[in-house]
Amino acid sequence: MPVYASRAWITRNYKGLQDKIQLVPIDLWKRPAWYKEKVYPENKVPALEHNNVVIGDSLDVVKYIDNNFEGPSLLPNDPAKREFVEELLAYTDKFVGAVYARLRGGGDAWI
Ligand SMILES: N[C@@H](CCC(=O)N[C@@H](CS)C(=O)NCC(=O)O)C(=O)O
Repeated sequence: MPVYASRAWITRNYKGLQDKIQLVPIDLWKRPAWYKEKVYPENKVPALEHNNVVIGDSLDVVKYIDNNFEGPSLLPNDPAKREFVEELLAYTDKFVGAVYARLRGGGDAWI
């Protein structure tokens, strides 16, 4: 499972939402046309469709699931700790992006 989709999947499982959020796996090497046309025009994974609205970008999906579904909260209540979490998330997002860019042969995507 791609790393970006993994964090949405982990969120779903951590919150015990296996029966509420259905997984629709797609082959990234042979992406079906319907995904781009009808679900997520950016054609990236993951995306979440809920109440006829599509949320893309894994961090937004993670936050959406955390805020709109039941289950244990992913974020601490303390605002200072929440801020720290946001910082960590932003950092890991940059880090993973840089690793991917490097693996794809890009040279200028260091943190
Ligand atoms: N910032 C996006 C990145 C998502 C992403 O790049 N997903 C990859 C799979 S790991 C993808 O679908 N790539 C297709 C493409 O770039 O065309 C997120 O966090 O969801």
